[in-house]
Amino acid sequence: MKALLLVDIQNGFCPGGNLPVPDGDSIVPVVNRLIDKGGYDLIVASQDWHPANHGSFASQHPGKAPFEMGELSGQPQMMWPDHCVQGTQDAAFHPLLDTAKIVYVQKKGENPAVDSYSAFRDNDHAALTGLADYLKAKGVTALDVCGLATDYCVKFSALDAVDMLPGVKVRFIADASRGIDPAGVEKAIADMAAKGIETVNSSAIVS
Ligand code: VGL
Ligand code: ZN
Repeated sequence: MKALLLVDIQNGFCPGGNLPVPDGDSIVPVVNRLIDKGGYDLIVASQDWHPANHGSFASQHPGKAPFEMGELSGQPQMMWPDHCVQGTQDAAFHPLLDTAKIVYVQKKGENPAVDSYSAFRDNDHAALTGLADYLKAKGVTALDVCGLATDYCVKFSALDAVDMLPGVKVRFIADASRGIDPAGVEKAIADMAAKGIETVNSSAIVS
């Protein structure tokens, strides 16, 4: 059972959004081709879905500016611009993303006291989202991961997939993903490789 996980392909992470990833929207045609011709048995997606007062937002920390480090519930936390607020256009999937075959959407980041980069659990690992149980129940044996942003939500989702789905072969699809910071992308690929996650391009999946 081969599954594809589409991480946070939302307006907020595309040019014109509140936390734009450079070139983020350019993955959409690549992702649509994977959805259509990648031979997947199951396609799932995650959606960053924050309350307006989420503690990862710099706006909630007087004196802090976006992209500075701060603290959230006693842990170091990147201060983000307000993004992907529940029910807003910023939180909606990119309008050209082919959502018809997405059978399960995992919302995340709803607890204002903790951030959730991974689609599987909060950053403090206290609360699970339910995605791992869903994929296990479906009998998934291979999981390809792509989306936005490579150095945050894609990376942590892929790493958690290895930890939380024992025996599942996890791959990262590079050309169907974009990152916020080039150095962060390099590190993400190295961190994923260290966990046995192979990096591939979509040309190896769709011909
Ligand atoms: C993300 C930062 C904050 C992501 C989400 O989807 O990579 N990054 N929230
Ligand atoms: Zn977020």
